[in-house]
Amino acid sequence: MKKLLITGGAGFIGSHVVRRFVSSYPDYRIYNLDKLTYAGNLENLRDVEKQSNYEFVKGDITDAAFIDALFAQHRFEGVIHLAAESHVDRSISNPLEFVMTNVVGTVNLLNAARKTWLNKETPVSGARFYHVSTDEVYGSLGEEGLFTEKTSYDPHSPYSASKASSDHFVRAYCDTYGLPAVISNCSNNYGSFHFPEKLIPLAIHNIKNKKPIPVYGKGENVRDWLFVEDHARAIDVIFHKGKNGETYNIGGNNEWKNIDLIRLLCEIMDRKLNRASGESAKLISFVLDRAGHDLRYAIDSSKLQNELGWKPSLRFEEGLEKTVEWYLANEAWLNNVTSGDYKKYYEGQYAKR
Ligand code: NAD
Ligand code: TDX
Repeated sequence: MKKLLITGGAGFIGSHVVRRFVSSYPDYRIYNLDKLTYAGNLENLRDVEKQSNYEFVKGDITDAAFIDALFAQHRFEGVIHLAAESHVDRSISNPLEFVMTNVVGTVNLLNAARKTWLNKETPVSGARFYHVSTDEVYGSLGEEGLFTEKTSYDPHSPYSASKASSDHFVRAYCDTYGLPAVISNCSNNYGSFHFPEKLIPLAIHNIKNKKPIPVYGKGENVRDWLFVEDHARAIDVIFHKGKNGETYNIGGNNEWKNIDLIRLLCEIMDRKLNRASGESAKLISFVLDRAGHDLRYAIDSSKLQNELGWKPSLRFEEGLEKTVEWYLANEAWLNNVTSGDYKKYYEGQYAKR
């Protein structure tokens, strides 16, 4: 069996990637390495946890000795690296945690892969290190244009600076040591198991509970939204068919101003909750803008579409409706992840804005 390490598999996107690989590739043994931070939740993987080709490993990618020992024990033939601190607002309050996990953690994994795969005595052939990154490394667009794989990096938040740095390290290991690696940069994801600190699940949670929906600034910032299962499928395609040393942009070709997205979500929620039309929109509350808030992200994914044959599968309206239905049907999950500290942090924070 081919041994594949997926990091951050208990998080939002990682859980979809784990699910896809465990069920599509019975000849792979999938090791899901996750620290289980506030964002990691084994409930996200209840449906795959008993599969015989799946194993969970609790651990921290910032612990180099632990990572080295894990690689020495299993001699993984592939890594799909998703573990990260992923929330921009948290990076503004605590940048160092982002440096540790996103930069140091990534370099620890690169070192372990290099030692295991490229040593002269017992090299591992055909291995690949897949680094999952974000479109935020490219910075902010004006009204026009799209990010391509050749767009210069211009990160603005501590989060995007840490992801940009980790991307540079992956390329440096490719160029300096010949480490077989590939990178993808994806736009904003949405779908099931999304932690309700991010815009869409936070808004669903607040609308459901008749709490204010915090819209930063005037709500004019634009994001390019992609259904998370389409991202997981792109990762599968790139992992198997992408070329080492290459970068692939992944995006939904689906730009929405935050305020328009929130209004659409309010309409869907009114219908699903049998509320009068316009009732949820009354919860929209414009709050202080995010510091350094990037105006617009939009991805050109034509390289991935033309070279590897991937394209997004769902219309946004359809994907958003499916997502709302999932959150309404999975109240226990939502209640579980929003218990304890969540209440103090989010409800306290927005009260102050
Ligand atoms: P998430 O925050 O939902 O999940 C991150 C996971 O990593 C969690 O399970 C957490 O426990 C784990 N983790 C954090 N620190 C760790 C550590 N030190 N050691 C081991 N595990 C640790 O994140 P996500 O939204 O699923 O994003 C996954 C990856 O995709 C990230 O690298 C992110 O930068 C990238 N990405 C996300 C989006 C998006 O829209 N969410 C878009 C593009 C790229
Ligand atoms: O309460 C909110 N109100 C609001 O107006 C929140 C949480 C966000 N926003 C705005 C900020 C952004 O313009 O909505 C937009 C989306 O915000 P987030 O959900 O925080 O996502 P974003 O900052 O765009 O980053 C996301 O996409 C790229 C992920 O969190 C990253 O991990 C990914 O790399």
